[in-house]
Amino acid sequence: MGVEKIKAVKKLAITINSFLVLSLVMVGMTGCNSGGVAGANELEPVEVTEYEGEILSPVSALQESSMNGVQYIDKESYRLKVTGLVQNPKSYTYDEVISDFQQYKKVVTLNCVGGWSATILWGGPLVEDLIGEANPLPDAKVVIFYASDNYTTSLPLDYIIENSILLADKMNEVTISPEMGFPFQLVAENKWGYKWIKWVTEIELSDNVSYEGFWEARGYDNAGDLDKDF
Ligand SMILES: Nc1nc2c(c(=O)[nH]1)N[C@H]1C(S)=C(S)[C@@H](COP(=O)(O)O)O[C@H]1N2
Ligand SMILES: [Mo]
Repeated sequence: MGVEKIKAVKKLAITINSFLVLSLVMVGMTGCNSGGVAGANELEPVEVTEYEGEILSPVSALQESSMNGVQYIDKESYRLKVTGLVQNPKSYTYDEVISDFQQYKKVVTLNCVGGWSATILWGGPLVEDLIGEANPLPDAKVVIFYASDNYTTSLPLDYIIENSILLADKMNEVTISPEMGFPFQLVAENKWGYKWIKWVTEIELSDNVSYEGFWEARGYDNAGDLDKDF
């Protein structure tokens, strides 16, 4: 399989979905948020199907096949930790990750080694920014990601920075569901799906360049580059 043609569209995020704003304004203007169908003023999030001329896959195109089943993470008690070779270890709440960091968007295709793929509009902060607050030490070369199902994977720190890698909280403009990795899935563009860790709980800075994650320890290539056949 050749390189998937990935057009990464990196944009400053529109922090509030414009559809939502418009709808709220309309509800406010007409005063129709009472007396209608019960719950009608609770707006259902709507998946976008196209972004800047690119046709997106529906989120349902992603085939959930995780090693230990779906993880249901409690938003309130959840913490995202930044640990290892850093000056100031960090522990962010879900809301801090969403509100205290610039959100970015890009269209990237996830390719599973099993043969399916899905092109999704991902939204979230840069991993680089999350790590930056912790001040990585000069020896940090590798970023090891841990998830609540004991899945792990790793990527070079240079790759994370050079490719503006996102930790997505949204897919097609909708908050990621538990099945798809709530609260966060790594958007490891140009890498095979096994690098796209879901349900991320910890980001560790390390000097262990030969660290092997869950699938990597079971024979999958540690670089995981899409342009190399699996
Ligand atoms: N925590 C966790 N993340 C994971 C996995 C897993 O088993 N556990 N599977 C990986 C694999 S092999 C693929 S192809 C993608 C698939 O993402 P999806 O389940 O959202 O389709 O998730 C990756 N991230
Ligand atoms: Mo996969």
